Amino acid sequence: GRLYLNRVFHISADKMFELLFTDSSFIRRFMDIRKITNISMDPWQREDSGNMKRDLNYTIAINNPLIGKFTRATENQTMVKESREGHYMVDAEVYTHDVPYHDYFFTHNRYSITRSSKRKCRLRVNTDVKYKKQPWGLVKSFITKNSWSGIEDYFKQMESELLDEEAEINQGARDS
Ligand code: YK8
Repeated sequence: GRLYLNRVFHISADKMFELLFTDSSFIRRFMDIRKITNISMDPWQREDSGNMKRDLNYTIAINNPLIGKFTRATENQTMVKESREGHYMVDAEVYTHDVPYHDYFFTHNRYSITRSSKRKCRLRVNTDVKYKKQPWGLVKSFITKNSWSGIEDYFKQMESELLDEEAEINQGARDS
C-alpha cells in the first residue's frame, strides 16, 4: 500500500470526522470540485459487531479518453468500533462500475484520525489497489498505474482543501 496523506491539522479530531464522514458542506464542496455528482449517502448504522457502516454511491468524472468520461462508483465505509477516545478509523472500499476491467479490482482506503491535542489531529490515509481476480500482467500494471495517479491527485487536493478549511476555522476562532 501507499501513504497518501499524513499530516497534523489545527482541527479537532471530532471536527475532522464531521468534515470528511458526514454530509458536511466541506465534503459537498470538495466532491463538487472533483466533479463527483449524483451522490447518495446513507446515514451511519451500527452493526451487531459494534462497527458502524454506511454506503455511498456517486458518479465520478474521469476524462481519460481511453477509459471514458464518467463512471459510477460505490463506496462502502466501515468505522471500526472506537478503540479509544478521539480516534477514528474508517475503512473505505471503492468499486468503480463503468471502467474497463472493473470486475477485477477495487481500492481500499484506510483513514485514520488521531487526536494530538484538544484542537489538533493527525490525518492519515493509506491506500491499496486490491484484486478480486488476477488479470494478465500487462493489464494489471495498467490498472495499477491509472489507479495510483488518480488516487494521488484526489488526496493531494483533499489535503490542500483541508488546509484552506483549517485556515478558515482558525481565522473564525481568532475573530470571536
Ligand atoms: C473516493 C481508482 C481507479 C479509478 C480510475 C480507474 C482507472 C481504470 C483503469 C483502467 C478512474 C473518491 C479512480 C481513480 C476513480 C476515483 C476513485 C476515488 C478518488 C486502465 C482499466 C473516488 C476515493 C477514490 C478511490 C479510488 C479512485 C479510483 O472517495 O483511475
